[in-house]
Amino acid sequence: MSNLSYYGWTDNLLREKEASNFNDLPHGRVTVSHKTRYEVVAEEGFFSCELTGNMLYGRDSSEYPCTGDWVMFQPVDANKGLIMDVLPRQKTLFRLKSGTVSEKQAIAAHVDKAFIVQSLDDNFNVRRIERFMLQMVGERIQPALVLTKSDLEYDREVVETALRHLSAKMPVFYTSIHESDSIEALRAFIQAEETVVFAGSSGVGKSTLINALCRKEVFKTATISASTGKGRHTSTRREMVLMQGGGILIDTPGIKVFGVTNDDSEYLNEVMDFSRFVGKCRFNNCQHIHEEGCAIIEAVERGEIDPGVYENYLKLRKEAWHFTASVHEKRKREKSFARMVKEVKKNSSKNR
Ligand SMILES: Nc1nc2c(ncn2[C@@H]2O[C@H](COP(=O)(O)OP(=O)(O)O)[C@@H](O)[C@H]2O)c(=O)[nH]1
Ligand SMILES: [Mg+2]
Ligand SMILES: [Zn+2]
Repeated sequence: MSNLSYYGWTDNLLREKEASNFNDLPHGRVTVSHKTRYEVVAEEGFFSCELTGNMLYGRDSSEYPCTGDWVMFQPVDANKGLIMDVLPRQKTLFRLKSGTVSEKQAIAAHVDKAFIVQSLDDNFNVRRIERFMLQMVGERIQPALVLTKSDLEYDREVVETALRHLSAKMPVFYTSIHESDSIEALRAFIQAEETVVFAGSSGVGKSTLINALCRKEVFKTATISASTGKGRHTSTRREMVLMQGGGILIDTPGIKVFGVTNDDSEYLNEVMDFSRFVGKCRFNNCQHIHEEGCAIIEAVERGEIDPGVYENYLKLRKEAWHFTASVHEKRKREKSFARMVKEVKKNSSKNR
C-alpha cells in the first residue's frame, strides 16, 4: 500500500476526481512516462499502464499524460492497467519539441517549484536562465536557481552581477556535493508534499543532487519497478522520487534550452524586471522596439538595463510571436479541414 499523500494527493484533487466520469476507478500519479507506457503509483502499488484509444484520439500530443499527472486507470491485473482519464492539469512545465516552433510537449505536471540547475564550471548562462524562468512564470511555478559544483573554480562576482535583475524573484543556491551544508540548505527549501522538478543540461549534476537529497535508499526504492523488480538508470527518462522528510522530486533528462511556449508579454516583463518601466513610454501602445520616448530603451541607454538583457528580451518576444502565429495557423487549418469534412458528409448524404 502506498499512501498517496506522500505523492502529493490532496482534497482538491479528490474533488476533481469526483467530477470525472471515471470516478469509480482507482487513481494514481504518473512517476515515469515512456513512449506509450506509463508507470503509475496507486494505493495498491505500482502499475504499468497504457492509454486507451479515447485518450489518444482528438487530443493534442501535449495533452497526453506526463510525469506528475494524476490519472484514473482500469486495472487489468495486479500490476497492469489502462489509463482512462487525466485530472485537469495545473502548473505544467512544457518544452518546445525540438525542430518545431509551436509544438508543445509536457515535461511535468502539478509542479510547485522548478529548480533551474546549472553548473558553475562551464554551464552558467544567464540567457538560458531567463528562458527557463519565462516558462515557469507563465505556469505560476515558483522558480529557484541551483548553481552546482561550487567547489570548482568560478568568479562569484561575475555570476552575481549577471543575476542582479533576477535574484529578487528567485532564490539562488550555490551547491557542492562535497559540502553537506549546501545540500541541507536546498533541502530546507523543499516543503513536505511539494513537487519539485529539476531542469538543466545533462552533466550539471541533477541526479547527483537528487541522490544526495534523497539519501540514496529512498531514490532506489522509489524507482524500482513493481512489475520487473529491476532498478532503472536515471538520465534517460524522467523519474519521480520521494525525498526523506517530504518532497516529491522529478528528475528530467538533459534539457539544454527551453523554447517559448506562451505569448504573454507581461510574463516577459516580469522575468526581465521591466515591469517598473511599463506604462512610462510616450506612446501607450509602445512595443519597446524602436519607438521614440520608449522608457525601456531609454533605461538601456542610461545603463539601468543591461543591453544583454534587452537583446534577449527582443529575441524571446520574436519567438513568442512565432509561436502564437504558428498556433493560429494550425487552428485555422484544422477548422477548414473540419469544415471540409462536414461538406463532404453533407454532399455524400445528398447524393445517396
Ligand atoms: N566537482 C563536483 N562535481 C559534481 C558535483 N555534482 C555532480 N558532479 C559530477 O558531475 C557529473 C554529472 O553528474 P550527474 O548527476 O550525472 O548530472 P546530470 O546529467 O545533470 O544528472 C558527475 O561526474 C558528478 O560526479 C559537485 O557538486 N561538484
Ligand atoms: Mg541525470
Ligand atoms: Zn516602450
